[in-house]
Amino acid sequence: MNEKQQKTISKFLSLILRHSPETINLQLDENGWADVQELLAKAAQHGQRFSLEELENIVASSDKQRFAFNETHTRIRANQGHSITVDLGLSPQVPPEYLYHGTVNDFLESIQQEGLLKMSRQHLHLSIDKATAEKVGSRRGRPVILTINSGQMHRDGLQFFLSENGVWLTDHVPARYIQL
Ligand code: HQG
Repeated sequence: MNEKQQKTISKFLSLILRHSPETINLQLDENGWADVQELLAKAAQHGQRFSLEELENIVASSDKQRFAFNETHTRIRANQGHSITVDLGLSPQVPPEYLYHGTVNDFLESIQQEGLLKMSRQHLHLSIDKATAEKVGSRRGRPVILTINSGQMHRDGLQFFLSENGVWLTDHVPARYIQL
């Protein structure tokens, strides 16, 4: 399987494991896990044919470590990015003093009014460094990097979580904690 095919399947997995498992009639448990054999079978029925070994390669080589297996590789889930409600079992963490969010100019006015919102996802995503935030923002155009006073937010009682793959998650960043 070449890189392009891997990317196609990775995108398919993001869709199924984060947003709409029902597309292939798959059910996730409350913690977001899918049964691997069921996933392989149902993906194949929907024209996405790949083996367990190929799936293992995709999970291992994912640039952002988007997916995780359980220990026995019988179950798989997305590490973050869900729009469906799943309990990832993350416990609150103390964030670094500053985190970053990559966005684009068009959203700035609204962000300045309402703060950063999680939009369709289960959490709002924040990056550990500017370079990562730049990549996130550039998915939508010329990136604008916002600096978030996460340390102060935490001291003010707002909660943060850290996903398995190093993405900082929170519910809402009020405008007063955002620096342009
Ligand atoms: C914006 C990718 C207007 C926000 C990335 C963003 C990430 C507002 C968009 C992950 C707003 C939501 C998530 C407000 C926020 N008014 N716009 N008040 N508050 N926004 O895709 O952070 O490759 O849900 O700036 O790497 O862009 O899929 O969030 O532009 O980690 O693994 O609303 O997705 O990961 O967009 O990206 P998204 P995001 P993967």
